[in-house]
Amino acid sequence: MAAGETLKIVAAEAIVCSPGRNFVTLKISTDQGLTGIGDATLNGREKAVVSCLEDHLIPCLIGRDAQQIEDLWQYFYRGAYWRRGSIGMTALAAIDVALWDIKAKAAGMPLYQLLGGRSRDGVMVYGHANGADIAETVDEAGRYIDMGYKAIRAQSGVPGLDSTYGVSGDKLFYEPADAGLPTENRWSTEKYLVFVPQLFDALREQYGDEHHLLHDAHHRLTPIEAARLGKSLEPFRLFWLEDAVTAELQESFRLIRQHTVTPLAVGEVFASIHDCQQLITEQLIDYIRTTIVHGGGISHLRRIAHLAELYHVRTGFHGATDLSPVTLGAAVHFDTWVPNFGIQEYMRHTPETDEVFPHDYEFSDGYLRTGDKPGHGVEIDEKLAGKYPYKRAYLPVNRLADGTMFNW
Ligand code: EZ4
Ligand code: CO
Repeated sequence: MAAGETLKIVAAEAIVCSPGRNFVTLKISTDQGLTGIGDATLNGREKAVVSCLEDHLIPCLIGRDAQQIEDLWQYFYRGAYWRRGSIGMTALAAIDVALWDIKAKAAGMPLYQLLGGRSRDGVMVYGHANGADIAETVDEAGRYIDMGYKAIRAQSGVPGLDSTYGVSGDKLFYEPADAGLPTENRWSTEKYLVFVPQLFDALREQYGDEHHLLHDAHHRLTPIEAARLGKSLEPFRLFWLEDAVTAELQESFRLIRQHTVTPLAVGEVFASIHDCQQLITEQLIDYIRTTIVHGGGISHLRRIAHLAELYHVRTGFHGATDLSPVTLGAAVHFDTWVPNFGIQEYMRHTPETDEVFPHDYEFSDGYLRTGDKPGHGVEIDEKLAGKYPYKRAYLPVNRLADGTMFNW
């Protein structure tokens, strides 16, 4: 297309499919035949995002120039009046990513080129080793080492608790949204805090210092408990301790910071820069986990990353299975470019999911690498997607031993 020409949006649709788990994908079509896709999956609230798109945003999108990504972003963000919620920001992210896909295709460039070009050869990822107990988790970590991973997150069942976050039946394809109504788990912080240092002691004992080790506390501690855990994990030199505390109160991380040099990561549930502004500017964290699909897309994540760079905070994008291959593809392009890249989470999608979303990123030797196809390199096979209808599914909920409702 010629410079200065408009690229009119003629259609947009939300495609819902469930190849093993639910995904919402937005497809935007233009008058020149160019199309782009964005992920709009918000685990357990999928249909709310579909409605936000279909009932509220798509009608405003038709007829607009697909090239004006920034203006459209501002139109939907400022134009919402009620802004910054997860459902709205996920819907906005899907539009933003689909438009970046279209722009990169129109330019004939892989997305990372459009963002500013390559800053590194590959994107270091971490995988998820988990087991029912320490022995099984240590074995699983060995499996990831054998697959070439440089960085491994370790989660283990805790003695005395029937179940805990991050321990799965299928070791390679972890899926937390496990039932049509929320499963109820029981939790004990006391049991957990005694146990976790033993797990990392065993991992260092077995494999030495060559690999990065990570752990996710999944929002279950108070600041002083997090400080204690961070301190007790210092001898095992973690790459990060993730989501130690729910970060609604950003200043609560000051207390953790005063007590431990274990690096801290947080933010997979954040929806905008305002959720992490204080965490970043007061240097209370080391890695920001907010990623493209839940944080308003590439346009907004770019702002978060640039703010973070000023304060020595690096990116560590969320990359669980409930973020579709579209998000992972876009993230690998972003990670290839962003100067202050830290690490990328990489939970493998099932073969069924990979078949519905053909993509050109590849894993080898501990790294993900983008392909060089124009756009973000991920497509959707709509016919195949049609064979996997939506199935209601929820993440678990969590209670303390006495029945008190807690964070999962
Ligand atoms: O529990 O994406 O670091 N990864 C995580 C994930 C989240 C799921 C919730 O849907 O914490 O496994
Ligand atoms: Co997490």
